[in-house]
Amino acid sequence: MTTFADIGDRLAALAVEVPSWAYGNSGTRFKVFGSPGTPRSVEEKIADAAQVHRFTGLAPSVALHIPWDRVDDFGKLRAHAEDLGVRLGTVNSNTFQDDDYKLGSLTHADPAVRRKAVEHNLECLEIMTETGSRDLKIWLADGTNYPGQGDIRARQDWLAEGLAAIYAELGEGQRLVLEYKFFEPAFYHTDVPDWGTSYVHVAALGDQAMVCLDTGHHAPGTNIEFIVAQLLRLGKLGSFDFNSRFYADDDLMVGAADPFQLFRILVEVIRGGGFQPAGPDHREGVAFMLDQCHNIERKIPGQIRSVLTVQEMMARALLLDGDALAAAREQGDVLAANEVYMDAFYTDVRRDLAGWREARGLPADPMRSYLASGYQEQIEADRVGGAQAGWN
Ligand code: PSV
Ligand code: MN
Repeated sequence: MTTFADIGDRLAALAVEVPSWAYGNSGTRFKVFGSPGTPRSVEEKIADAAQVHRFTGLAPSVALHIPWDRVDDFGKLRAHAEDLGVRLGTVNSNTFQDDDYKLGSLTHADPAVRRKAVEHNLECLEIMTETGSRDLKIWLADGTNYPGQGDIRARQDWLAEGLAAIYAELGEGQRLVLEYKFFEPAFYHTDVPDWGTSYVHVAALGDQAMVCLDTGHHAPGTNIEFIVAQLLRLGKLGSFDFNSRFYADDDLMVGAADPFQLFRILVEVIRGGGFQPAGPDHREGVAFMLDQCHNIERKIPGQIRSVLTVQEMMARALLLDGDALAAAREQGDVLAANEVYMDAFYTDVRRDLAGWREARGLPADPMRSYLASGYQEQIEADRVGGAQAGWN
């Protein structure tokens, strides 16, 4: 029987990276709503992200998206983050918002456009050296809308060439993670639609290339925990973009749609050795990141809720009684095995977590503490004038 006291130290290793873009305005193709207090600069986004860490102790790093978060001096930005008690994390390249990329980026038929997309990723690598980041995350909007529109086979070859050119410039300790997504914005074919395609490319590149699994990027009904198990088995699960979805790539708060799925995923992460302390230089283990948009809810509380949900489900997953599960499996006792599994999922860890946080000098209830802190009122009063950060 595993108790909460047994898992406390392991739980302390959990770190969830938050995305800078979660603090800016976002929306759907129908409307982007502004909200009071929204950051006008990357510095303000990082200040907001630092609040999530301050109240939860769970979010020590912030992912950047380039060019959204481009600044003149990344060394200065790094110092700004560190002054606020956080680090700069994964750098996301963006080859989906320039007119040249309308028909593709790394997979475009025109070599000049492909080169431009490679150059952009190389710029991201330079930024990573300044920010001290480990991971370059590549997600491509590349694909086609109509059968016959593009040479699907040639595009795979161009993709492999482009990725190899980027990979060749990785510094020591840096990694390239390739994110897949089954559709959107392309509706007929996508150039990196699934984990298998991402795996094929990163396996060809070498040890410093891994797959990024965004939980919102699968067809409905996909068994995501199986993909997690397989990628860990292959040593190629680099990172997660956590979020949840009811329909497509909804980017809702992680665990909102299906907390049981999050639990099942984390069980396989633990089982496959993917949950390890990051180590002093933050170069070990699978990266847990959020990739979410808070279109209608307040953004900082939305992020606080999200990291706490990951923590709660991680605690439940750590409580899974491995010995009892192994015994039931050995006896072929289907119902007993399932009962052990469900027992862990149904364990309410909220009170234990509150005490555990207090013992570590954190607020027992991070959400209430944040709401009572006055930060939200302060940014709403201070951040007037200027252009709010958003998706552009
Ligand atoms: C694409 O849908 C994606 O998941 C990629 O990670 C992008 O970088 C991100 O969303 C932008 O929100
Ligand atoms: Mn993503």
